[in-house]
Amino acid sequence: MNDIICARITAGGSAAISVLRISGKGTIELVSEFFSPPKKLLKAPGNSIVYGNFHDGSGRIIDEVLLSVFRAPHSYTAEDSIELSCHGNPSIAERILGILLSKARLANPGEFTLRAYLNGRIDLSQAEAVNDLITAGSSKAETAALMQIKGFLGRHLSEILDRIREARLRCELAIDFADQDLPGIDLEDLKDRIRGILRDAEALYTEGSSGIKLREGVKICLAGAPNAGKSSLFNALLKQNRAIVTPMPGTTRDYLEESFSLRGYPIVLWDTAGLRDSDDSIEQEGIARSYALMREADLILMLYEGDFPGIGDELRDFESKIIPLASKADIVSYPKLPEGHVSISVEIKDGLSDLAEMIIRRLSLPSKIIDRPLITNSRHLAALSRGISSLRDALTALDLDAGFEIIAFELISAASALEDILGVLPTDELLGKIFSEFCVGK
Ligand SMILES: Nc1nc2c(ncn2[C@@H]2O[C@H](COP(=O)(O)OP(=O)(O)OP(=O)(O)O)[C@@H](O)[C@H]2O)c(=O)[nH]1
Ligand SMILES: [Mg+2]
Repeated sequence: MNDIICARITAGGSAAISVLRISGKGTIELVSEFFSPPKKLLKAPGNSIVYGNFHDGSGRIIDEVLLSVFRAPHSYTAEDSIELSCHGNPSIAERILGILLSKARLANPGEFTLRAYLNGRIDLSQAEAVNDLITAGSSKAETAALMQIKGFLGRHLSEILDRIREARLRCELAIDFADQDLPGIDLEDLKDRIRGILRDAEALYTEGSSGIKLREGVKICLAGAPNAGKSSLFNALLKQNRAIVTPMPGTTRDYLEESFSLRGYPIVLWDTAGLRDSDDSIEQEGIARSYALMREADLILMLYEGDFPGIGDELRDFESKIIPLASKADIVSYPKLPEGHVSISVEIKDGLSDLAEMIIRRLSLPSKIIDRPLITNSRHLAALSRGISSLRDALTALDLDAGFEIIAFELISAASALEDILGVLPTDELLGKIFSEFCVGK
């Protein structure tokens, strides 16, 4: 924590500019050894920009640079830090970094954000959201991560945590009172409190499941008989001519995977081999993969042309996630579709927005996420689930009159699960795991 770290914070390759970040106590003095005019930098106030030349220490100029100067605690890391912008030729950034590394150390992945956390500027859920934002696959995922960085989730969890701690305090008081023969505490009130906490925690959990989908992408599999129009729909949804389409049944064999954004939601879409009995061993392998993907998918779009063949025994397990699609509606007439079916025509671009509506409805994706804290991280969701089961155990213990020691114990476990999310007392191992997922420079 006491040394000066630096790293490139923009992507490699050529660009208009490259940016390096240097952070830690003594950063401004260190950079001034390689900057002219040095006095201008040494006197620069926080949140200011200084223009000058970066040199190699012996006066040989490497590049013209702009330094954004931040003074503790008003910086990303809450330490003195500088963001150095140089020309975007990768070899210039490398030479500058090389010179800085004679006096500083290369930052580990996520180390700038780790320092922001260790210096108390952000909580752990905010730190993890920084990484989510960098890797977000769609606009809704970005919004959710941004909200977390702003601390929405952290504040909501802290509030739940305070309520758990208060309930625990009541239990501990009850234990003391019993020792001193004082009147006991209001049991109904305690029960109501724990029930209320449990309700809020469960709501956060339920929404969290769709939050995870926001981050990882909803998996949708196109399936159905050969020639039903799967690859045509695949191309239409991606708005690009990705899959081979021919009038010959059995065109697609190996599956295709692409990602796209559907009304702001990240979707992973699979086009698969048509399902039929086949003697061709290559096609058989393709069909086996179609089944494997259907199993993994969150939703299956089952295309059929003409009469609905029904859902056979081999698809029974997947029934709840199937949306039947009547295809080629421009040449096939569908007088009355069964409930829950959608008709589409890729040829005349009809029914595609009904399909989008249906997908969003079937996945119960939140239509708005701006005003609610949302869990989007599976580590957080797992911790919340541990907290919920401790809260349930506390309620059961209360119902069974198990004694305040037991209830207090369950409440302590519930609190510690939420503390894991906020990083109140995280272990080194947990911190190492979280920050190692970051890229160097963040
Ligand atoms: N008129 C019309 N033809 C379509 C439509 N969608 C697909 N087709 C045609 O149907 C044929 C089969 O389309 P594909 O998209 O290759 O069908 P598939 O389900 O991927 O077929 P396999 O890969 O063999 O399983 C092609 O000739 C397409 O042009 C549609 O909406 N309207
Ligand atoms: Mg195909």
